Parts: sequence; structure tokens; C-alpha cells
Amino acid sequence: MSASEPIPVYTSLTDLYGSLGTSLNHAERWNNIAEEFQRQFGRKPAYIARAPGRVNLIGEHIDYCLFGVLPAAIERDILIAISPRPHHHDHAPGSVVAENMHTKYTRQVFAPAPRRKASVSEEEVHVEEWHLDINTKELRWESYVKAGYYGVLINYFTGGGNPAPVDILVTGTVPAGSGLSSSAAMVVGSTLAFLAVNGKLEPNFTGSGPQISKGQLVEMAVANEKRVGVNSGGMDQAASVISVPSSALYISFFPSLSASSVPLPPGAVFIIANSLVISDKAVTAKRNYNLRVVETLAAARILALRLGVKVGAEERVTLREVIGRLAGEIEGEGDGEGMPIEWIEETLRRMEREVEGLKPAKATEDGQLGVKMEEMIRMSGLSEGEFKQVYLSWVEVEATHFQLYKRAKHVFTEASRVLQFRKTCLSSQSTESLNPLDVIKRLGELMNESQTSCDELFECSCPELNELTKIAREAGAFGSRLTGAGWGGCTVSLVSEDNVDAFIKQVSERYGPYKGLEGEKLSEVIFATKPSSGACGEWGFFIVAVAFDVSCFIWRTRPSF
Ligand code: NG1
Repeated sequence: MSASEPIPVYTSLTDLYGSLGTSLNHAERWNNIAEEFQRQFGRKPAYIARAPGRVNLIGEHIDYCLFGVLPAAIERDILIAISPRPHHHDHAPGSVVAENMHTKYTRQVFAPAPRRKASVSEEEVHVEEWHLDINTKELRWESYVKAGYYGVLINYFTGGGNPAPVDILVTGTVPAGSGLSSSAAMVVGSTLAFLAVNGKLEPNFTGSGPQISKGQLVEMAVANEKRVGVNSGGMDQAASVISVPSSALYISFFPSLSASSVPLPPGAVFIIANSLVISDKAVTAKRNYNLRVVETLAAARILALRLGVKVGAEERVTLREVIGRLAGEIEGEGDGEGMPIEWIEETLRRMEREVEGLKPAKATEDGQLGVKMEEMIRMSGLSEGEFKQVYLSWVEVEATHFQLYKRAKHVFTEASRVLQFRKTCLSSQSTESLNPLDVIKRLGELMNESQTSCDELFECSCPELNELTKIAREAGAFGSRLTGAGWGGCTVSLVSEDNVDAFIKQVSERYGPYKGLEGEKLSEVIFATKPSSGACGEWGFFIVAVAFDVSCFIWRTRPSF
């Protein structure tokens, strides 16, 4: 698996799922979306893009600090059917009629407006960029469709060419606002659908490029998602695009995006449970997500200054870059992989001590271990103007105190837990490994430590997530933690294969908001992240966190569909 591989395009479900039996299990959803598309728009879709959600096993809020994370794609996904509108010339270029199979989302019609260069003569006017209104103030389903589309417009239609007018239909099984990355799946799916319908996924006639690679798609999707107003790292998009069957992915972002699969121990099952607290990242961004991004960036500069690490006045250095510079890592040298993992581990151990220097000399009652804006600016060594330009001009944040110490401490300890988790999984493959139960216990401990750190240091948990993880441990989970941004959304618990049913039963009896839920309603909110037993036959007993059909892809429909 590699970020340089092209995006797979299939024309048959059997090719895609690897066997007729498995494909039959999935055929119904694909048929439903194709039939509904035909019903709504009077013709078949030309393409169906698929992008899965993901569960992050460990490594929370460290992707935007450029530290490695360990997610796995799940079988729940977003499907987007798309087709160009016949009689192109009767429609505005690139106009979109967007429908959603979920009845709570209404039909949306929009068209991108080309922005023109104002200062040139009429003959010289050319399209500079495109404009699509994206509402970042409230949660709107079509914003994610627009965000994906925007990237395609800017990357492929700046300076000429007209995008096709299209109809699209969206359906999805990733619950929204639950930390399973429905937003990234929507943006990846939308980016792919608009690329495909505009002929941008076709290899040229020699069979070589210009087909877009998975790594390029991740980069586009990350930039696209920022347009919805969240300055996210690249974990979700990378997991959605690059994942492989039956493994987690260790994704590192520095010096460049790279991903390697991490086998999960046999007998371990990851169970997702939704706290049913909706966490809307875009709406709360200035107090939560984006504030954390700014706090970790400010902490990086201040630590660099304390440790004598060089940082340019206008540079927005991350915590990962600071430790690289501290350890003498030479960017761009060697095989481009960055410093060896052992160095990172050693430097992280040092940083866990150095970070104590970020504690304010006198903890104030109201701000506990935080500092006020003026103090943060003073600590950064920049003037007020410089600081605001570098850290606050591109993002809106709201806080009386900035928690530099707590955030940085979480980031360093969490980054080191990810490396320990990865090492434990890899070592379980070797002949001298710990026994399988000890491997699972160790992974569970790391997950529990991560939850405590998210709650106490990063303050991204909430009472319901704390309660759910506690119940999960009492019901036999080796470890349980929030997954995704937090402040609501889902937990992920590590459970042994033979305890799955009893675990789900206990949690559903004890977690208040699940009272009265049963059957399908219950399996919507608590489920094991593996294919249903019929569908996972091919993968034998290796019942782990991930589905067999994991990464994103495009399906080009055939006329006989
Ligand atoms: P969720 O809440 O699952 O979408 C978000 C970010 C990730 C990462 C996690 C916290 C987006 C799209 N994703 O995940 O990049 O920072 O929070 O680890 O914003």
C-alpha cells in the first residue's frame, strides 16, 4: 500500500469485493442508490464514489501537530452517485442538483461562480478562481459536498475549462458528528465524484498519468475540508483513502505523508459505542478544535524558544518539527522518511520533562495552568502584531486562558503511546512475542491512558464519554477511549472476541441513553468494527477492527446496470 498508488476504478462489484458471495452482501445498497438515482433524475448514475469512515484506535489531536496516528477504516461509508446532466448547454457550467437519501436532508441546488480578475481589459479577462458559498456557521450537509467540489474546481478549472453540470445523490452509514469521520468521508467521496465525472481520474491514452494518486487525493481532501471551517489534520482523509484490509494504519505526516499497515492481534475486537452526544466541530471550533490547534502551535514556538531551537518569525512551526530540529533531524535528507522512530521515542521522553517549563510560575485560580493572551505573547518572543499575524489572523478562537502546558503534555505523551501501541502490535507478529492476552492487555492500558489524557489534559472528553468508557471497562473491555475529536461522539473499546456479545449486552443495559433501544436501533449505536460474520468468511477468524473493503474507490457503472 502506498500513497503513490492510483485511485482504484472498478466496473463490477465482484472485482471490488473480491468474490461474488461477498459482493452479494453489499449489492443491495449499491442497487438502492442506483435505483433511487434513476427515479429522481431519470437516468443511471455514471459513477458511484465510495469513501469509508474511520475509527482512531489511538493518537488523538496530534495529527495537526504532525505526529503519527493509528486509525483504521471501518465498513460504514458514504456513497455518492453522480452523473453529468444531458444537454450541457442548457445548464450553468458546473451547476449541481444534490439529493440525499436521508429524508431529513433536503434537495440543494447550487452553481459555482467564476471570479474574474478585476483590473484587466475585457479581452484579457480570464477565470482566476471559483466561488461556492459554503456556510461555516451552521452544520449543513451540502457544505461537505461543496468543499470537495471546490478543490476540483480550483485544481482543475482555474484559468479555463468548464466543469460539467451534474446531478448527485448521497447516502451514508457513518453517523454524523460521532467521531467516525463522516465529514472526511463526505469530502473524500465528493472530491472523487467530481473528479470522476469531469474525466480527471482517467489515465491518459498511454496508460500512464495524469491519474491522481491516493496521496494527492488525501492532500486535496485535507485542503477541501478546511473550507468547511475546521483546520483538521490529515488523519481522517488518509485513513479513508489509503487503508488496507484487516489492519490499522500508522500514518505519519512529517516530513511527508506516509502510511504503513499495522497488523492487529488475533482475538482482539474493537467495539464502537456512540455516546449520542452530537459534537459539531465546525460550530464549536473557536472554543474547541481550532483553539486546540492554536494552543499547540503557540506551545511549539514557546518550547522552541526555551530550547534554543531556531524558528523563523513568520513560521507556524509544529511540535513535531520542534522535536525534529532539537534532535538534529535534517529535513529532506535521507530516504525522506524523517528521523528513525527510536529517535522520536527518545526525544519525546525528553520533551515530557521539558514541557514542565510551560507551567506558569503562579497558577491562577481562574486559569488553573493556563496563561492569558498577553502572557502567551510575551512567552513567544514575538511582538503582539507578529504573534497575531502568525497565530490568529487565519482562525477565530475564544478563550480567557490558553492551556499551553496541558495541551503540549498531552501531545507528547499521546505521540509516544501511539509508537508503543504500534510496537506492541508489530511485536505480536514475532515468534518471541508476548502471549496474545498480554499483547491485548498492553494495548488496552495504552488506550485507557489516552482517555485520561484526553479528559484531563486536552479537555476534549465530556461526562457521557467518561461514563461510557467506565462502563465499558467494567463490562470487560481491556481499554476504552473516546475516538475522533471528542466533546461527544463515539468511544472505541478493545474487547476479546469471545466476550463481544456479553460486552454489548452489558453496556446497552447500563448506559442510560441506550435504554429502550433494541435490534437494529441498538446496532446503530454500538457495533463491532468488522464485517458481519457471513461477509467476513474469507478473512477467517482474524476478526479485527477493520472491514475487508476499506479504502475509497470509484465505481463506474455499466450500461447494463
Ligand atoms: P473527527 O472528529 O473524527 O472528524 C477530528 C479531525 C482529525 C483529528 C481528530 C482528533 C477533522 C476532519 N478531523 O476528527 O483530523 O484531529 O479530530 O484526533 O477535523
